[in-house]
Amino acid sequence: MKKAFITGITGQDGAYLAELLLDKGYEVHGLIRRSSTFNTERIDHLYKDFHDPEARMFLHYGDLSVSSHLIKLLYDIRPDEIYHLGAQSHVRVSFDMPEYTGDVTGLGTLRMLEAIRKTGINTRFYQASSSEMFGAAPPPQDETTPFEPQSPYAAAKVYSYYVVKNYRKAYNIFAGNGILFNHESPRRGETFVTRKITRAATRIKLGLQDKLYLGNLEAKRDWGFAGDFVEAMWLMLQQDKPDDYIIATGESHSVREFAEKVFQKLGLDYKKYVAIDKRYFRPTEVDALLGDSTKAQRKMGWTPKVTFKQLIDMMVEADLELANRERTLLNAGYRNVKNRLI
Ligand code: NAP
Ligand code: G4F
Repeated sequence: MKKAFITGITGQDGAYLAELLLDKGYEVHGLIRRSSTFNTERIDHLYKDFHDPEARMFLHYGDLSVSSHLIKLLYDIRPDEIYHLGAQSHVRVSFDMPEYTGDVTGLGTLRMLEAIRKTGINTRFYQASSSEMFGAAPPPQDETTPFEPQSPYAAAKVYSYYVVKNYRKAYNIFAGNGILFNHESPRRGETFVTRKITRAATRIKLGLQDKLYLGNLEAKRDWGFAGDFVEAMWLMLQQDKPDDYIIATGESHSVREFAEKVFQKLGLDYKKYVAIDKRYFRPTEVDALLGDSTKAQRKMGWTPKVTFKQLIDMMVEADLELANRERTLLNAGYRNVKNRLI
């Protein structure tokens, strides 16, 4: 049985990837942070108590800011494949917490690679690189487009990208960068713009909220479905040679269009409910992302399956279900139920 180690297993991508690898028969080990509240909601449905002989997913406490955790875990587990997804992944927050973001999102990758080198284990390493690295570079972007990072987050990802390439060359480690464009799902964190919109629009529909405050509506993103994108991560580590790949849908839409379509699906006019709040603007913005994933298609046979419309339908339906549950509980006399539903 192959063993995989996932950092960021409690995040959106970590949950889809853990599902995929368990389906493929892997033993899955995940790094989790100790928290005073539960942070495993996205993977609870996959968890079996480790006393259960059928358990194949195991969680280990650790943090990307502490290298001794990572060295000890890799030495003990000796995974065949490592998917490094853990990061402070919010671009706007990286302007508020630049040093922390540099430490976890940038140096965290170096710590993982050093853990591989120091333990001497034979493994394959996937790095969660990002289209944010392209920043101000005009679209379309592919593997040859120069990086022009526009945030501390993007700068930290650029550092990680190059350190992965360096360890591949210097130490012959099987390590590759997946340069993923934005990917969304019903499991997306609620402060990223797509989920913020689907959550708010469905709550507005059921009379649970009046307004939705957003920042820059003109930014354009190449939005895909996270479930499709984690398949590309796995494919990258099944190739004969390590390499770097763009993973994208090849379609770009504005935040305004996303909001318009979501409200439309609910029979509402977004203009009546969306207001602009300058606090959500970024000191420097990434105006337009549009990926060209021809290389991934040609070399690995990867193509996205879920369309933009299907993604919106999926997210709206899931959030409508959550809003309905909230409404039902409120109607039954319960209060303060919102944060207990997910
Ligand atoms: P996410 O939902 O924000 O998940 C981030 C994960 O990292 C969570 O499991 C989080 O743990 C963990 N983490 C954060 N700080 C950590 C630390 N100090 N030590 C250990 N773990 C830590 O992100 P995602 O959307 O799944 O994205 C996965 C990766 O792909 C990230 O590296 C992101 O930057 C990158 N990426 C994402 C996209 C996208 O569109 N989603 C596109 C390109 C690249 P908690 O649950 O405890 O917070
Ligand atoms: O949803 P976002 O916060 O995603 P962003 O900044 O593109 O970053 C995401 O995708 C990256 C890949 O390109 C990942 F690397 C990264 O980890 C993360 O997953 O914002 C999308 C756009 C931005 O232009 C932002 O300015 O939406 C705009 N926006 C407008 N109003 C807003 C809002 N973004 C957020 N989060 N909240 C708003 O109210």
